[in-house]
Amino acid sequence: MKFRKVLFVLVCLLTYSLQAEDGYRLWLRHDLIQNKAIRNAYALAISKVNCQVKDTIASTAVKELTGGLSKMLGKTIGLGKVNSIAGNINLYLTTESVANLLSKKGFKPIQNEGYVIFSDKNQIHIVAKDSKGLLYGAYHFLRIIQQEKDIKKLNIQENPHLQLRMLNHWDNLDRTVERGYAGFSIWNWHELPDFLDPRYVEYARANASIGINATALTNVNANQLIFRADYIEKAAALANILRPYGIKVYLTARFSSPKELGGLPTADPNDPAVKKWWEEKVKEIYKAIPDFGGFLVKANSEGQPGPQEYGRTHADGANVLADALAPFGGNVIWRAFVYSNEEPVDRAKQAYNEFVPLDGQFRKNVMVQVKNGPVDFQPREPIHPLFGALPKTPIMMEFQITKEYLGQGTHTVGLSNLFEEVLKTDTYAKGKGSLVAKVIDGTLDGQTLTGMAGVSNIGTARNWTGNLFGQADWYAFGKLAWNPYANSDDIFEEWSNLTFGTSKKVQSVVTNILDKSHEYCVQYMTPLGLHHIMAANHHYGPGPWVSNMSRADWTSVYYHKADEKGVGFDRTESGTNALEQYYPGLANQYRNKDSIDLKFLLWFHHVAWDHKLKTGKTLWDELCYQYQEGVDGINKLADQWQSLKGQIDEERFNQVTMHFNIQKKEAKWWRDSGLAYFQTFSKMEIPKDLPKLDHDLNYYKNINHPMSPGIRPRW
Ligand code: GCW
Repeated sequence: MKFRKVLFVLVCLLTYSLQAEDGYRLWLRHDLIQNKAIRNAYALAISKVNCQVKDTIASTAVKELTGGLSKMLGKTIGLGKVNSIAGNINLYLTTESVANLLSKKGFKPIQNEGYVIFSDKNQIHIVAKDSKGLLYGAYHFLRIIQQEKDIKKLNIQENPHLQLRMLNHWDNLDRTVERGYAGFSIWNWHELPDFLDPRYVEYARANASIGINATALTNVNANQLIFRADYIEKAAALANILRPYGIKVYLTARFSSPKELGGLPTADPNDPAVKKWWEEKVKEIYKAIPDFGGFLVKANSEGQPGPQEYGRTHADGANVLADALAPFGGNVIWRAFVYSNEEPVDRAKQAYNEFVPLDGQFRKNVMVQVKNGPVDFQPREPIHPLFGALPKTPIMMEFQITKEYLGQGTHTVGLSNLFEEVLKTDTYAKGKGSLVAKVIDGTLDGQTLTGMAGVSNIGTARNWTGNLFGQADWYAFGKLAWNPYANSDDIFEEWSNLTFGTSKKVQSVVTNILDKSHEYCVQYMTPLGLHHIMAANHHYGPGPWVSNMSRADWTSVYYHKADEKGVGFDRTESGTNALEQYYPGLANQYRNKDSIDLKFLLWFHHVAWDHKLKTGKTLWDELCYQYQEGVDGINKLADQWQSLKGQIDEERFNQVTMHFNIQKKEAKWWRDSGLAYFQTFSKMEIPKDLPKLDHDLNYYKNINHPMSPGIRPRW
């Protein structure tokens, strides 16, 4: 017996040392606990998993628990059959008597997909209302063990605040990924449904472990082919793999599919034949995927087809799909990222103008998905004015986890603070305290359909996200979709522990990088509220000079409006008055250029170069210092990372080091080209205590990266 135990530990150790540290295992490492005292204490306290629910999702919970615990404790954790045996982990669903017991212990009622974990009489209990709750509870318990926390007095309750916690893949059927910087799409459509890449299961595990319960497999710039019978079969094969992990599949619907695939003369949503086509298509999909989630739609936006081509509204368009899905319980997620060709006004205002008149016109199973800011996932934006402005419509948040505008694959930039800043902004829609988080969790307007989507940063890269720290953004997204009131600091700490182990030194550097990098990135890319000044098309690197595009609102000059007098977009009453789309409590914070938070200054105001800011500096000097702070900040973080040499495995240490090396160069590139460009307007000197520019403007203008990844394909 003893020999077998030693052998087991040896095998575990061997597997551990042979495991390539390439980041593939994400935060689900489940390595043998190295601290013997802790491991032995756990091994004494935990011996069997006893699950009273027998369905596929509960079986996943059991498999994950027994598998993860066996690896971490160095002993086989098998199945127990009987309740109330010391050392058991008991998984069961709540009943009336259980609910009474839990309420006596001070727990609130368990909601759908929520769970309670408590320890009692040498046993651990994971209780839920449904098997998804058991699965999430199981992953939570594994996290506790992985972080070597105390399990004697467990007293944990978690209920998800949002129902739909979803990834949006901008993945094309040819495996390219729009705005993807981590290789190709993990979905191998060509070989599906017969070849099932083991990665699909790992994908499902990773997402389920952080509470993600839905995924839109295909790009919002959609291809109608996905609705052809053979592709539906391929999607069904993926759905079969994701189902045991509680993940529902959504597909993106190209609005013109009835024409392109169905051969109809029109895709007019009011046309009976079009309605019928959608009804039949939906039936066909549900036959293959009985728990299909529904459609995600980008319509009348950036050249995508939509109902407006037929003189119909977004509501008409969404409703025809919603009616087809309703009998099966499916939803339509209709994106509000629209801006029309014809409209000459400020692009930041257009979605609001189009959607506010439609409030109340959408079917009950339609959600409107709104990007966090009114322009487009910029390094920093004020919140989208639609939050709080559609009280009769369920509003879903759309964040971008992939870093189209934040250094793409090469910059290490933690996104959680950006997400948190948005979620905790007060819309003032119903007076003070009307946080964006309250809009999307439904509590502000009594909505019951709630959700958050994140544009995925996942690809075929061995470590999934290309940049290792991109894993932290995926993780943070899941955590905030579960609880939009969560604090980034807690998320950083947990991710760091799970990813790099529990050393305090490592934790302090990793969490500091995640905490500070976003602000530094904003400073070296788009300080003081500048936005949309990146290179054209691929959006890689700076391009404040971009002025010649097919649409004015795709250029940089449209957004920064630099001239001899100053820089910035006047969105106040004297300008486009985008300000009026915000509730007064928020608008008042932005209205005055002398009191506005400097981070939004040039978003809302055109400010003279020599205007004295509240910092005591002129705008020009402040801009110069901000740019430099960003560059210096990233250098500092890169140095801190170097201090971890020898404290984490070499492979991952080197991966991150190499990306920091690129980022250091590029932060300077952003700063120097921005200053070289804006100086042609300000005609002012860069303060003497700051580094000079290495090159003239022409040099920067001539840098180009035509082969940058992630560009939208044009079939
Ligand atoms: O940010 C822009 C991107 C497009 C994207 C679009 C959108 C999918 O540059 O690549 O298209 O947003 O969100 O629809």
